[in-house]
Amino acid sequence: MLKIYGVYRSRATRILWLAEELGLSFELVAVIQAYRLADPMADGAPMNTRSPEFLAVNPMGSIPTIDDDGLILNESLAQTLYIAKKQGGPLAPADLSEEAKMLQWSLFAATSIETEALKISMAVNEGRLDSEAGQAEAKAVAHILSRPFGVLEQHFATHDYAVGDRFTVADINLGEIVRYAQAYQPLFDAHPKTAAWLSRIQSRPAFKAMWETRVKEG
Ligand SMILES: N[C@@H](CCC(=O)N[C@@H](CS)C(=O)NCC(=O)O)C(=O)O
Repeated sequence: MLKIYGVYRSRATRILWLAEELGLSFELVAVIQAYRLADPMADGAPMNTRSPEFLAVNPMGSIPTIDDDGLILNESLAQTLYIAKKQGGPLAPADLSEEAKMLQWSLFAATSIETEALKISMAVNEGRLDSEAGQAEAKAVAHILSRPFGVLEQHFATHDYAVGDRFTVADINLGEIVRYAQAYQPLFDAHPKTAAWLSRIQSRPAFKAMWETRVKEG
């Protein structure tokens, strides 16, 4: 059975959402981010991203990792693309050109959006987005993101989804990265088609089910 190492409050949401969409069974092996523990190396500390046991599986010490019958993958976007293709069906690429576009959107999100968008997510987690400094930081991030968001806006002006005019794994990969910036509303007010796409994909029952479990996890 597919093993997913991680917790819901992490990039594992990409795989967990996909698994919900596909109705896949999996075993979730709880591995928490070391930075969330006071002493990750203490006796009795839960398995975390610095635990030798986990480093033996993923030497980078990051979550999520998957183990699919012995195939270990340590990069979340490679994991979703692999699982979607393995399972087939509408979420997977129908041909080589769709696969190339799915790869392109995923890499675009990871390289042109994720680092900046995460700054907004961190500001929320640290409770400072609404402060004057937090708003100034978010405004600067939004300025940098206006270029890739401009690309998204142009695409979603004429398409409901990232690839093939249907919901696919590319929407999960892109959507879960764009979500990191979601708390800064002015960015989405300036890009209404992108906002509409995000809300379209987040209204899917599988996203809601994944999110409900994530909220319960705390
Ligand atoms: N590029 C990797 C990044 C993984 C990553 O940075 N994961 C975070 C959690 S979302 C993590 O494990 N942080 C804890 C740590 O680095 O110790 C991926 O997409 O899988």
